[in-house]
Amino acid sequence: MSRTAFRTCPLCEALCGLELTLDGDRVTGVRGDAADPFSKGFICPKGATLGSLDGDPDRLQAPLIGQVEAEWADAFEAVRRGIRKVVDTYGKDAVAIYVGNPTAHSIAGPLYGSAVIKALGTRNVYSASTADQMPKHVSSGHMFGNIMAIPVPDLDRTDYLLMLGANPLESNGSLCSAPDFPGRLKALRARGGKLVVVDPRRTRTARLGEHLFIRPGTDAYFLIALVHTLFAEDLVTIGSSHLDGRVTGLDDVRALAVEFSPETVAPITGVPAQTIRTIARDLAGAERAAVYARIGTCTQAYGTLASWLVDVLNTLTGNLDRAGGAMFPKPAHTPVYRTRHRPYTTGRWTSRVRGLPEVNGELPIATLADEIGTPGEGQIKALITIGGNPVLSAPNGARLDEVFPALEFMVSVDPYLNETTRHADVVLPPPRPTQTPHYDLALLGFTVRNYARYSPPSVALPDGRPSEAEILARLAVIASGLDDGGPEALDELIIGTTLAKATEMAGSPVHGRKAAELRPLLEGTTGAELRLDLMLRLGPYGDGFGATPDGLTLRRLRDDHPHGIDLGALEPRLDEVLQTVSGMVELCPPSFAADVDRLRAGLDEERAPFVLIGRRHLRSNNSWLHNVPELVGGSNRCTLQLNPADAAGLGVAAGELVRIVSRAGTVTATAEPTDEIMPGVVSLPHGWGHSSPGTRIHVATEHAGVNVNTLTDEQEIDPLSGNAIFNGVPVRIAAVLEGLPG
Ligand SMILES: Nc1nc2c(c(=O)[nH]1)N[C@H]1C(S)=C(S)[C@@H](COP(=O)(O)OP(=O)(O)OC[C@H]3O[C@@H](n4cnc5c(=O)[nH]c(N)nc54)[C@H](O)[C@@H]3O)O[C@H]1N2
Ligand SMILES: Nc1nc2c(c(=O)[nH]1)N[C@H]1C(S)=C(S)[C@@H](COP(=O)(O)OP(=O)(O)OC[C@H]3O[C@@H](n4cnc5c(=O)[nH]c(N)nc54)[C@H](O)[C@@H]3O)O[C@H]1N2
Ligand code: SF4
Ligand SMILES: [Mo]
Repeated sequence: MSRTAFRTCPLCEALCGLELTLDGDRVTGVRGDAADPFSKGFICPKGATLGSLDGDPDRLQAPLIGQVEAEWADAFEAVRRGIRKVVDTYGKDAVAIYVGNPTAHSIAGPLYGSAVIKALGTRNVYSASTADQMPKHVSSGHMFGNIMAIPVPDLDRTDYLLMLGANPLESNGSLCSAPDFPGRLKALRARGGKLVVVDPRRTRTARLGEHLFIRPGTDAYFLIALVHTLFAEDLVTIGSSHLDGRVTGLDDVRALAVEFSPETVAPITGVPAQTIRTIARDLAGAERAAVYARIGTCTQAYGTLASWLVDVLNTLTGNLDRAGGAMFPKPAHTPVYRTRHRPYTTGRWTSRVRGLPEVNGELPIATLADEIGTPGEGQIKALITIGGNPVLSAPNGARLDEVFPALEFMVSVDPYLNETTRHADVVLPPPRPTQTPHYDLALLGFTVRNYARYSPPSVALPDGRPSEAEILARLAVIASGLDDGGPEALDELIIGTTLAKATEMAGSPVHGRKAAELRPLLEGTTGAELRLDLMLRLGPYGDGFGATPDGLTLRRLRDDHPHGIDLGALEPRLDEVLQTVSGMVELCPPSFAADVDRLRAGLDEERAPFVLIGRRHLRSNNSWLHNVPELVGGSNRCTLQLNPADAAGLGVAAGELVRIVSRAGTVTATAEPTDEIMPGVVSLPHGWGHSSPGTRIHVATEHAGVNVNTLTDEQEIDPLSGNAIFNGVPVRIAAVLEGLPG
């Protein structure tokens, strides 16, 4: 007998509601959940094939020890021995941890990943953040004193959207959760608004609006010239806006931008000076405008400068924190009474080999191979990966593939035996998506409307099979070295501490009450549910343990709003998120101003004949959906896109092989000439290269492709954030002649 279950799609940041048809514990159909107030039935091909992913026969059903199926108890014991041995012999910094992208889409990752890190006490913490959005955190850390205060474009109300380095028609949006992003952009156009897309490729998103080619890695020049123009033409409106008196550093920014006129940056960016002026005027002239930039502007040489300048522009035009501009969402699970004003700092420690500064408690993924492969005091000897595939996703991931065998112990929490986890001594597979509860702790802070949704598991977990939350909680207990006290003790400790703090804080809904009196009021069948209930009840829409009797609790969210709850349009809330020491928006952080020297020096740098950029396809998701038959093939292929003029110059035709060579490595790929890409720019998608032996991903192996991160250079980073550079990588291209080895 078939039944229906509703849940949030866990695959990307769009957070679509899904309506599943289930036969027993098997998914037989997936549709968009029309009753979800946020996604309203929108779905993409990935969500629509969630059943195939969920039922993938290659998904690991039991833990592996040495690639052989084992009992859970034995697997945890093997991990305990492996980790303890390395800690006892070499100290706690010899254990490294890498946390990948899917952990940002789970309850388990945010709730228990940090507990594992804390329990390890290691300085060797790495994550996909330094291959992604770290520049934006650093920008917000300095400007707003709050790394999570990342404004999102108020998509549904803006009149003018300047978008850089993002392609939401393929990615479905990032650091801007907006189910049916395409529909929202079309609505912007339909209400007379304007969309300008700045991208070295004329993407599907670009075709929805006005498109501008830009040379990869030069966005900071383009953006600072916009700032220059706003000042030069007296278009800065802070003084007459709601931001008056709430911003410092205005004169410093003006001074920094003076030398970057549109004429100065036009040759390096490829954007004509007159176009830059027009955009500055349109941005300033629009009733409500927003600048939005994403991965193309983060994973480049000036990632932090570009990320910062985006919000400088939002501020200068008076669009920060106002309807139709760039706004701060108010998630249901984040209390608003905890504001602390303190300086934001990075570099509290540095990496051993390259001396790279710590950022937000992490070291750059770009230096993990150095730390594993370079002998000496403090060398990494053990690695824990949670939901990550750095062999394919990290800059020069090929080098990680080479150094992983040198580890004395490696454990991976991952459902697949893939390019990374094949190196693990123990693999701990989390359950299927349908067996997993869902609430987007990490992503609900970036929604274009305030919204919440909780999905209980759609399929019961078999007895003895731990949830991912339990797997991570056990790892935390193992890492702490305390063998007594299971995961429950960890949850109670965290709940007790949070409640105690909340009762002491003025402004909290439970101020003055007793933690011991509140604890029994929490409801939930697991530690994760109890902690989520706690967060929701202390949150801005919560019941405050009775203070607001009809407020949210986990039970109400689950039972009264099974399709999610719309908590309204975004509202101004700058003062709630600002945590700078000055209590103002810091428009010109000194370290950013100093990095402008590098920007200046870059004006005279010699340009490579070809630079490489990345590419996403609607049916991929980084490295790990290539094992779903419906999602591979057709246009989702690992080809090298290049401009037809460049192809002609190189003497290659469509379908022929080309060799791509960088400082880091060499790959051979099939050429796909297209005039959608700028001359001098070539593009290879990431996440491919599934030809390693010892993996268990049969479909992906048949569609192997090549690993673009053989070419990307781990020795080059954005210095302020430590972020990887995937765009603007200098490469040489040559035709592979028939009969000659590739
Ligand atoms: N289908 C699909 N969806 C995904 C993912 C996926 O792999 N596949 N991955 C998910 C993840 S982890 C993330 S972080 C998000 C990312 O979401 P987006 O940021 O929207 O990512 P992309 O689609 O790669 O779009 C980046 C765009 O930047 C352009 N670009 C490259 N270099 C430059 C440059 O120097 N300057 C400018 N202005 N543009 C540049 C590229 O041509 C590309 O069109 O997507 C998420 N969603
Ligand atoms: N050249 C280039 N490289 C890039 C990028 C680019 O644009 N260009 N993009 C970068 C970006 S934005 C990102 S976010 C990173 C991603 O970097 P990673 O997170 O390292 O890579 P993914 O391919 O997302 O790997 C996800 C892993 O999680 C596993 N997994 C899937 N579901 C679950 C689950 O429920 N629980 C657990 N524990 N594991 C699960 C998968 O099997 C896979 O092994 O890649 C980066 N790399
Ligand atoms: S857009 Fe993202 S959240 Fe929506 S169905 Fe597709 S993968 Fe899932
Ligand atoms: Mo990402």
